Amino acid sequence: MAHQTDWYAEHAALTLSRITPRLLPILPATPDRDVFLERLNRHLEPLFRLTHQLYGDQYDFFYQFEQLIHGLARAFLERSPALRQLDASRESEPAWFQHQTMMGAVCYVDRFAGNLQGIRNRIPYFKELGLTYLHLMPLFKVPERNNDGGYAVSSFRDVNPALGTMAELETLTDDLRAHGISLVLDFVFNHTSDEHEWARKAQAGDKTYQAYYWLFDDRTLPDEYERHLREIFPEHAPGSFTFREDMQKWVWTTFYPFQWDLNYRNPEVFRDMLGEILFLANRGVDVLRLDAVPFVWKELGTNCENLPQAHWIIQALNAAVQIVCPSLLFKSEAIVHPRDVRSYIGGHESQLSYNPILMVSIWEALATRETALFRHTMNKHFALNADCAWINYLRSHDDIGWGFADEDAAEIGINGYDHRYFLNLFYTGRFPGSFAAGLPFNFNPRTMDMRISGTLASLAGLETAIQAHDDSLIQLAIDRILMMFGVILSAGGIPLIYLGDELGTLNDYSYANNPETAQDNRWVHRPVADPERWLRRTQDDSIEGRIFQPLRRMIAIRKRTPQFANGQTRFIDVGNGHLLGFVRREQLLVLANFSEKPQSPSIDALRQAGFDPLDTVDLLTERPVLTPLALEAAPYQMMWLVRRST
Ligand code: OTU
Repeated sequence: MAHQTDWYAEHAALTLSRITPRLLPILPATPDRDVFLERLNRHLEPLFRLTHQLYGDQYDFFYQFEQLIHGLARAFLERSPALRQLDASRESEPAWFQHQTMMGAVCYVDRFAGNLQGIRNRIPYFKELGLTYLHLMPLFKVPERNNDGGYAVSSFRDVNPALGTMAELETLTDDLRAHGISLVLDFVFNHTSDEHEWARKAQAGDKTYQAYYWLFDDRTLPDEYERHLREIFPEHAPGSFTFREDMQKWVWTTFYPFQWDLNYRNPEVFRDMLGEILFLANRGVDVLRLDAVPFVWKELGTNCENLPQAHWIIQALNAAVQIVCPSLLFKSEAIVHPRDVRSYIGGHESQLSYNPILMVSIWEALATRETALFRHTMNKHFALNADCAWINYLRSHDDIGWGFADEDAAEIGINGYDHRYFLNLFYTGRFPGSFAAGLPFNFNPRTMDMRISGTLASLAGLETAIQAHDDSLIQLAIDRILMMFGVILSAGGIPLIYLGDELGTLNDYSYANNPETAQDNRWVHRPVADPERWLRRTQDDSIEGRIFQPLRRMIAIRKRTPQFANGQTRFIDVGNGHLLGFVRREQLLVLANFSEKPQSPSIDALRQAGFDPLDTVDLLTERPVLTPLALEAAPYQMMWLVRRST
C-alpha cells in the first residue's frame, strides 16, 4: 500500500512537470494563471490517482489524462471574472455554507412559477421567506413525454424551451446571487434520456456511443446482474433492463425504461460528463445535486450500489472542480442505508448531502410518539466533519422510504421489518387512529416493501383533520407541521423546504386523471402552486397564515441566532421518551414534543446531559424558564432554550 502511494505521488509529480510547460502556451500570463497552476499543483495528485484507479488500464491513459488537464485549463479560461472572484472568496471562507443564515427551498420551475421568468418574479417571495439557497429541479431539455419530471435529460446544455433559455438561466443566476441566493441544479449523471444525442447515435448503430451505455445482445448478462439488483420502481418499471426493438438489444435502465444508465467504465463518459459539469459551473451554478449517486458503477455479482468506484468517480469530479471552479459544491442524493448515505460526504467528495436519516426519523417518531430510535440513530449517524453539511428536509419530490438501519433498531429492541410494516400502514392511513393521508408507492409483493407518497401537510394530518371539519384536529396538525419545521430549522445543517409545504399544501389527486402522471403517484405531492393559497398566507386566521407566519418567524429567529451555525448537534436523553432533545454548540437546547399530550423533561436528566435548562429563555415564546413548570411542553410544542444574558 505504502508502495502504491509512493507510486501515485511520484507519477503525479512527473505528470505535472511534463504537463505544465505544455499548458503555458494556452494560458495567458496573468495572475489568474498562477491561481490555476497553484490549484493544479494542489489537486493534481488526487485527480491523477483516482482517474488512474478507474482508467489506468487504458493503453492511452497518460495521453488522455493530459487532454483532461487541457480541458480543465480551457474551462478555467472560459470562467467569467465574477465567478473567478467568487471562487477566491469562497476558497478563503470555505465554511460559508455553515452559517445559520443558510436557508433552502426547492421547487419545480413550471409547477411553482410557470417558467424561469416566473421564478425571477418570485425573488421577493424568496426574500420574504429568508431563502439563501434555491434548488430548481431539472430544467434541462427533456423528452416531451417520458421525462420523469425532468430526471431524464436530453441535453445538459439546453434549458427546456418551455421554461426558458440558457441566457435567461444565467441572468436568473446573477439576480439570485445579487439577492444572496445560491442556485442549486440537478446533475442527473447516472443516466440520460433515450433522446439524448448520445443515445440517439447509439440507436442509429454508432459503436462509439453504444459504448456510452450498457447494451447487451441477449439476456445472459442481464440475468446474471439481476440476481443481485434491487428493483427501484417494481410496479411500473420492473427489472433493470429494457429491450429495444429498434436495436434488438437490452439496455441497462435502473429507473424507467427511457432512462439509460451511463457506462462509467468508459473513460469518454467520465470525460464528457466532467465537461457538462464545468459547462454548468461556468453558467454560475453554485451547487450541483448529484442525482442517484449510488448507482453509477456496476460490477457483476454485486448489487451495483455504493461501490468504491462510485466514490472515486465523484472524488475525481470534485478534484477537477477544485482546480477549475472551487466555489461549486456537490450535494449527494443517496437515499440508502445510513452508513452508505454518509460514505458520500466529505470535503473531497460531496460537501453537502440530503439527510434522509433525519427525515425518516422525524416521520418515524411522529407516528410512534417515541423518540428512542430517533435519538439512537442520530447518535450513530448525525455527526459530520466540519467541512460538510447536511441538507435537512421533511420531504422531497420523491417518496419516503423507511431508511433507518435494521441493526440500529435491533439495538434498542425494535424489529425493523415489523416497524416498517407499521409505518407503511400508518402513513397510508390504514392503522387505527392514524392521522396520515399518504399513498403507497411501488409496493413490492416479493419483499412486501413499499414507500410513501404525500405532501408534508397531508402526511402530518392536516388533510384528515380538514375532512373531519374538526378545528382541534386542524390545530394539532398545524402544530405538528410547525414542530417538524422547527426540527429541521434547528438541527445542524441547511434546512430545505419543499415550496408549497410552507402554506400547508395538501395532496393533489388529479395526477391520477392524467395519463402522463397516473402511473407514478409521487405526482400526488407535486401540485401546481395555487395563487389563492399563496395570497392567504398573510391572513392570520387562514390555515395558510397559521403555518406560514409562525414558520417565517422561526426562520428569522434561526437566522439571527449564532448557536444555529454549523453542524454541531448533540442528541440527549431528556428523561421522557416523547420528547426529542438536542444541544446545539453546547449553548442552545432544543426540546420537541412528538406527542399530542403535554410532556415534561426531567431536569436531572438534562443536567446529567450537561445542560441546565433553568435560567434560560425560550427564543420562540420569548418566555424565561425559571422553574421546572415552565418546561412543560404543550402538544407538539418546540422550545429553543438559551441561557439568559444578564
Ligand atoms: C432520484 O431518486 C430522483 O430524485 C427521482 O426523482 C428520479 O426519479 C430518480 O432519481 C431517477 O433519476 O429512487 O425513488 O438512492 O433513491 O436517486 C427515487 C438514490 C429514487 C435513489 C434516488 C432516486
